[in-house]
Amino acid sequence: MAEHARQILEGNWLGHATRPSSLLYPHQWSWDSAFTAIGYAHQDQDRAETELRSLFSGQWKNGLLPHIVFVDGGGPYFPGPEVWATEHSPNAPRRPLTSGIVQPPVHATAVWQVYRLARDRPRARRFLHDMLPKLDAWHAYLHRERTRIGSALVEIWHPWESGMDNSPLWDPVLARIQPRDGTAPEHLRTDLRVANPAERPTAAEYDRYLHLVALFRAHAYDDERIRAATPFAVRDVLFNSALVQADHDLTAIARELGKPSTKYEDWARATTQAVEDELWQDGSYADVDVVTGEVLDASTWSRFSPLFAGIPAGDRAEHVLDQLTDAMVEVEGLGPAVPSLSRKDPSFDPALYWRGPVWMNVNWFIYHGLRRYGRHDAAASLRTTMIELARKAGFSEHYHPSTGHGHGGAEFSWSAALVLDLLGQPAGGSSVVTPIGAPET
Ligand code: 2M8
Repeated sequence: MAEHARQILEGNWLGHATRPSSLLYPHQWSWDSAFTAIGYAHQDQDRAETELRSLFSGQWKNGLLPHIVFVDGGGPYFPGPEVWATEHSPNAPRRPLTSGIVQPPVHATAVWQVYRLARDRPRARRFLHDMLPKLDAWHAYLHRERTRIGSALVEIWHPWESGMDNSPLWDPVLARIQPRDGTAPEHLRTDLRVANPAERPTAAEYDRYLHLVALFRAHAYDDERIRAATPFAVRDVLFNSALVQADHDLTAIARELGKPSTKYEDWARATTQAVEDELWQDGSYADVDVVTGEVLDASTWSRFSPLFAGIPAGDRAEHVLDQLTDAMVEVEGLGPAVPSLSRKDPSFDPALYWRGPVWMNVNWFIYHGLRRYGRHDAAASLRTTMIELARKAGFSEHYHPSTGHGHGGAEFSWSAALVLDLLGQPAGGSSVVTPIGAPET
């Protein structure tokens, strides 16, 4: 399995970075690269470090880490650099070209994992030393530009920033947007040519995605202006949970290097408290629409993501773990898994992208969350299902939650990389390594 996973990553290697999938996503994506590095960390320190270093070569002067770093000759993708037109921003690099939005901040977690598993210790220390200021600037950007007075929670301004593009969480927010400026004519959409259109977001969604890009471009990617103008502003459970964990990992990185860590500890504490106070709604974690104050309560897997960051405690943690058990599905002949959306949700569709399929990264977050809360048997079952799913259906982008058939992009990098991470974790019930999420003590 490890050999096969490694071949998938090798096939997607571009010489300095790993594309998510050859035809569908032929450039470098932000959280994909972090997942890829987490997998490489078990096998190839050089690749893992190179992956993260090249991603950060696209970092902006204000700290923003873009969700796509375009690769010269990478292949057709819509929207490409000409649509993003990031030269409108004084902060964007001239080379490499990038998008102008972000993705969930799992990078400090990846850097820490690469460091912890590295064999060449002096080299790993140089890597950690080089990455600290970049991670510091990235987290500072999020805590500074993506918050508003009155809340420590960071905001996302585009569905693509969540990583869960067409999740039903965004339906009520997108419904308020009347696309005028930018739209996405079907003939420009490369995804419809290389993937099954029935498994991709709709034309109405893409028009709204592009409308938001046009708005950011028109505001020259100035965060203050966008904050005031964007009709899409959401305090998202997954994004904030990933950030809490990444702030814990940044704390560990700074301490390891003998550098001040208080700022990172304070960030982690403030965001944790805000998740508990503002995103716990009627017995469940839920996103909040900043513009209307409305609670976005579609029953997505991301309700459980605070477990990854060790956020809930006591009765609340027990309650979330019970909800998680209820949300599991049985993949035929393989075992339990967590679908991206509950089967009971009216928007559930087993093959439609972020509206029902099983994803490897979703189950990886849950696996590490379960380990963290001492649920070793449940974690071990999930691990087995994911490994067997990849054995049976290959390293697909996502999988049908009942049949286990692969859907979306084929030979998908993060599916391969996260299986490498799962293979590197203990199969049995007891934890012999620190869960990836746990702060080091
Ligand atoms: C998907 O998103 C991109 C836009 O960023 C797309 O549909 O073109 C999402 O699944 C996202 O989470 C992922 O990072 C990206 C590349 O795998 O594809």
